[in-house]
Amino acid sequence: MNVNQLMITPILESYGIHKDSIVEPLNSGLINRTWKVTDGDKQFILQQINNHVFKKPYEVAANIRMIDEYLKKHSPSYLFVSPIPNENNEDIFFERDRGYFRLFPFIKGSHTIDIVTTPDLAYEAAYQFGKFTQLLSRFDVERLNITIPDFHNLTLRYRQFETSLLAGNVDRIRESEALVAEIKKRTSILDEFEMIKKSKEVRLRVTHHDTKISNVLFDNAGKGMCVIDLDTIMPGYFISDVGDMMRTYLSPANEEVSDFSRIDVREDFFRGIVQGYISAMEHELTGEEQRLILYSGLFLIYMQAIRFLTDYFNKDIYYGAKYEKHNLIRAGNQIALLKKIEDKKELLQEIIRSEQC
Ligand code: GN1
Ligand code: MG
Repeated sequence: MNVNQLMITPILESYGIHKDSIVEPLNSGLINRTWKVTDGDKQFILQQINNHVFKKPYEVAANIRMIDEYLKKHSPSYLFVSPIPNENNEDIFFERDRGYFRLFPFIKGSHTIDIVTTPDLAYEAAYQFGKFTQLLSRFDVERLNITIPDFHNLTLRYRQFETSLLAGNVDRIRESEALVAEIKKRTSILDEFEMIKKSKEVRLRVTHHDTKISNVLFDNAGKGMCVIDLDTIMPGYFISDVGDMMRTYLSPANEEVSDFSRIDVREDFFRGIVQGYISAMEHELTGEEQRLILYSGLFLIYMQAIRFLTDYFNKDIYYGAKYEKHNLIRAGNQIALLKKIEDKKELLQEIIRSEQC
């Protein structure tokens, strides 16, 4: 029995799962910890909620339950993966020493991927995230709990960045002058966000807020089946979801890469995202939202650069770091990606136009 299993056995028992089940860690994501559990011919996904990030795990569970009930009623054939209740009929297992856990069914014939290797995969994922928001377009978004306050509030992220410049690690700030300047130079992205918050044409929607490719289940033919990792589902703007797809699908080199010359924006993958999202959202997007499709990418990538750099100044308290300059490199990587999008702006806008008619 390994360390994982020792910690996890009482949790499995609370779900009626055999204690000698096979427990394998699935290591993707910076925030929650995830394991695959195999009990004979039954398979499950067990996840520990990071309650430093998600401070109210029961509110996260309540959101998922509300959405599950709505979708079961209004879109019964839609695949939505919700937690399995434990023997006390609770969505969450909690013990002081162990923390918060929940168990999901493992969807037969599904797999996840970590890298977007074809435009079709970008299309499929974008379609799934769009479909999810579209099916919930009549769900009263105000009912949802805010699982991470101000999560994608760029105004606040920028303020936190400014605070870190005053109170953060002096040496780290000094060596990051060029990157700080790149961020300060682009406050027009923040201004546009202020407009969006005031605009009646940009709707608050049920937004996933973490649309990286590993949060989509695919079948063996490479077709998207459904979206997973539902903890950051909150009221939000569509720019969060489309923007994070652009941030994570367009470049062949991801946010961890330190050789920035490998960062690129692949136009056919861009087309895949736009096509997939627009076709799933059908007539949902307002004219103003359509105008903001390209802005989505600028917004999200800019915000992620700010979050990484702020964390670097704050000594990596949020994201952690595997080496000294890890979050500095991540921030620089995101600025390099942002520049690539800026360079290809006209071309990308043309792709959007061609998909709109
Ligand atoms: C975090 O947990 P993970 O890796 O899916 C973060 C995202 C960032 C991402 C950057 C709750 O996501 O917002 O975009 O890292 N999630 C949270 O890798 O902060
Ligand atoms: Mg996540």
